[in-house]
Amino acid sequence: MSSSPKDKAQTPNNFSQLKLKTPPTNSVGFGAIKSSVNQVSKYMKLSDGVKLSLKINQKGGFDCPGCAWPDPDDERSSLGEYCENGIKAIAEEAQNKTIGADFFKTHSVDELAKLSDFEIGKSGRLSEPMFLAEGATHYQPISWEDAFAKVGHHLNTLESPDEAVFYTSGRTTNEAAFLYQLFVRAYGTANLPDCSNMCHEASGKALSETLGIGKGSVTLDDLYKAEVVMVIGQNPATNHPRMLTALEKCKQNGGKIIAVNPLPEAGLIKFTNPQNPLKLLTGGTKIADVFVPITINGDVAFTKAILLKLLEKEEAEGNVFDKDFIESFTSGYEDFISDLKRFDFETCLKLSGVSKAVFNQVFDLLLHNDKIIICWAMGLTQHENAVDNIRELVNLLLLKGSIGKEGSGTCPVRGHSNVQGDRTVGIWEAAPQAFLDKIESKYNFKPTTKHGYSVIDAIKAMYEKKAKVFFGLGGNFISAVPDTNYSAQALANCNLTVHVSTKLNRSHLVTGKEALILPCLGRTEKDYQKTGVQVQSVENSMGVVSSTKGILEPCSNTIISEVAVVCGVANATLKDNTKIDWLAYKDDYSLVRNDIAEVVDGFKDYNTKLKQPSGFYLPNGARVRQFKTKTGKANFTVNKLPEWKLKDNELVMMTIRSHDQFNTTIYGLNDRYRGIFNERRIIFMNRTDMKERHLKERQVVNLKSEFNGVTRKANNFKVVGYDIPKNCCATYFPETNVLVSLDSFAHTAKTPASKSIIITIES
Ligand SMILES: Nc1nc2c(c(=O)[nH]1)N[C@H]1C(S)=C(S)[C@@H](COP(=O)(O)OP(=O)(O)OC[C@H]3O[C@@H](n4cnc5c(=O)[nH]c(N)nc54)[C@H](O)[C@@H]3O)O[C@H]1N2
Ligand SMILES: Nc1nc2c(c(=O)[nH]1)N[C@H]1C(S)=C(S)[C@@H](COP(=O)(O)OP(=O)(O)OC[C@H]3O[C@@H](n4cnc5c(=O)[nH]c(N)nc54)[C@H](O)[C@@H]3O)O[C@H]1N2
Ligand SMILES: [Mo]
Repeated sequence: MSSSPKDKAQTPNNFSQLKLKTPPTNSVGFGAIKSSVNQVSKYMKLSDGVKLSLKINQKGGFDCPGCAWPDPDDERSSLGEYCENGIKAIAEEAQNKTIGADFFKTHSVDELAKLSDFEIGKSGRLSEPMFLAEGATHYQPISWEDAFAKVGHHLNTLESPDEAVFYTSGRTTNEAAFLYQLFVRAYGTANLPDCSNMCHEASGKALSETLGIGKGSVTLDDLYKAEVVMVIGQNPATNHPRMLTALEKCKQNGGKIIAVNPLPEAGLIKFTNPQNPLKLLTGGTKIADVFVPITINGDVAFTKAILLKLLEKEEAEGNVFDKDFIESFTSGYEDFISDLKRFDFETCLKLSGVSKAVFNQVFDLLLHNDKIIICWAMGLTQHENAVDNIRELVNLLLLKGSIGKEGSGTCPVRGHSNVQGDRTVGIWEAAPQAFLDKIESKYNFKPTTKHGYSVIDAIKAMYEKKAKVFFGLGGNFISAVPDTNYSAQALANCNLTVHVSTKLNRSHLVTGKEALILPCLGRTEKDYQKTGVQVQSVENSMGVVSSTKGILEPCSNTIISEVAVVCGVANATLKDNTKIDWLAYKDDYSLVRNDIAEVVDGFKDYNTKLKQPSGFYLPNGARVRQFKTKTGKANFTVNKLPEWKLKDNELVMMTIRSHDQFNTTIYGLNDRYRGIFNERRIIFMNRTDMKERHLKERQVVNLKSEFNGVTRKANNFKVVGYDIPKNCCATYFPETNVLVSLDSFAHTAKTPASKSIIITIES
């Protein structure tokens, strides 16, 4: 009998050989260079590796598929603007090994599901389209034509287009993403959930409401010029390593850094630029001037404490707030202040878990400076009160006039390399009416105005059999989403699941009745089409659009580009019901860009502007103090203190990334910067919490979460005593996604609350 969807969705829970070392405070340096060279030489031809590292993020090269951190506009390092984890992302994509018909003939789906995520990833690059028939145990090869026809047939036999779900992960380029959402809307639905729903959705919500644009307001140059940069809920040494170079530059210019994090993450404390030989010898730069070991989800309370003290000072001395800015550019000041006065400083500080001494250092920096930038990532967005976290920080920036001014502003640091661009060009289940109107006038069809499913809604719809076809453009849905067991059943309930992917992942193994794997080119590879090798484009975290062009030969001649897949599916599904010439786009991507230029704001002369070596900036109202909000001003907001409370034996758990993973892709089993080697099934615990529960280092425990009366369990984790605030603990994602309820999400944004899961520990 074949394994259940639930069983196949889990990473096996056996242990490797855990080794522990004292966590270093310094990041990068020799260790990083050694680690990247090892990674490159292990899985790819060294000559390819060298060629690639010279071309990453260089003008005219390809955009690193690692993260969305921007490239400097002017001089770029001659070694390539690379980082250790960028090299790992590339080595993962540009593997020598490929898998196709023979591999899938030898390995059944059940057998593959028994592998760890690390082992699955090492299988190799997918090299030809594969099909899993109903009841079959093995995938078998299928032609591209038949694969497209199969998707088309399934989509065309649904009762309503709303019974299909079209997911996107954030590596998809602007060209592929635009065509994809156009196809989905032409087909008749807005069911376009994307990884952003699990990532920065809360940032988008909070920023649109307060500043009129769902993106950050700063440029790299602002970061260099800031007087104070607050890095809150973010681990740049692992997830955005090139950001540390920018922070270093800011410090050289006299800027101060405040790091707010439950963990003393290595790079936040100290950083050695691997591209600066002198620094390698002298031991690096201290990064954080103040480190704030906040309790998990203590951020609203901490920010309120700051706001209260600023208000007190302002009322006493009158020179703290930027009153001209508040007067001319903001709305809601009085309501905000009168609400703020209801709160008590001591209570807020206590809730945040921060000491008075540390608070005072932070306060001092914020009081005496007004070129302030706040950078954040998942530590703020993955909580029920995530939107409030961000809105409260915006209140702080508004009081100080730190918006739309050199060296100041908002900096939500994006995850996937083109997640921001995908949203800009229309991957949005709740796209604005103005965008839909432009689609209608350009293409002569009326896109549905009904909002589609976000990730959480899509899972529930599949579970309830209201959605029957799942199509994923990139990503690894089953491993990325919450409540693994429920979500596995949701996918299994589908008639067809389809994944457009570069590499094998668990989502190919937890399937609907039928399943397709459609293998595609990666960023590093040359995209040959009728009109020559195609250029594509992406948008980074700071709203700069630039070109990307692969430089390696494709790993197989039976894989095609994402654009070609989308055009093939659209053509086979819409057939004569479309006036759009889908196949023409595939031959010449500049035609797609001409369309984007007509439909999306800020892309005028797209093809011409893309030729500029460093790309071009999209318009950004907040950057120039034009706030496109309902009030036409920047809005102060009123935010509550989070209401959750732990019972005696409960802990609050955050699910975080190790240094050796890119989301669900596991590069290795080490988390070097936290002193963890050769194991992922661990739980970081405060040593007093361990003592109170009579737990010893390396003791094996089971984790249990309870939400709305449902109990969820994850077994076999080793306890590791760590420098983490009391009542807080941490595990790696995706191993503990099984504990996250689908009903625990950020209010209004629906980002799963995977950084504040309430658990108990069973020994
Ligand atoms: N190498 C690598 N790079 C990546 C990724 C990857 O997996 N690997 N993923 C990419 C993606 S999609 C994303 S979204 C980003 C993610 O980048 P990050 O957001 O940096 O990633 P996480 O590991 O989720 O780390 C969250 C950080 O927030 C802290 N934190 C957790 N809860 C709280 C809280 O309540 N308050 C505060 N103040 N801090 C908290 C954690 O201790 C941790 O340092 O990185 C992108 N870049
Ligand atoms: N508990 C918990 N859950 C989380 C998070 C968390 O912090 N905690 N973080 C959330 C966040 S921030 C995010 S962004 C999501 C990530 O969710 P996803 O984006 O769905 O997951 P990834 O692991 O990034 O997807 C990896 C897969 O993408 C495919 N791939 C890689 N490159 C390409 C490409 O160029 N084209 C195509 N078509 N496919 C490609 C490969 O097959 C690879 O296996 O996870 C979320 N889930
Ligand atoms: Mo993300």
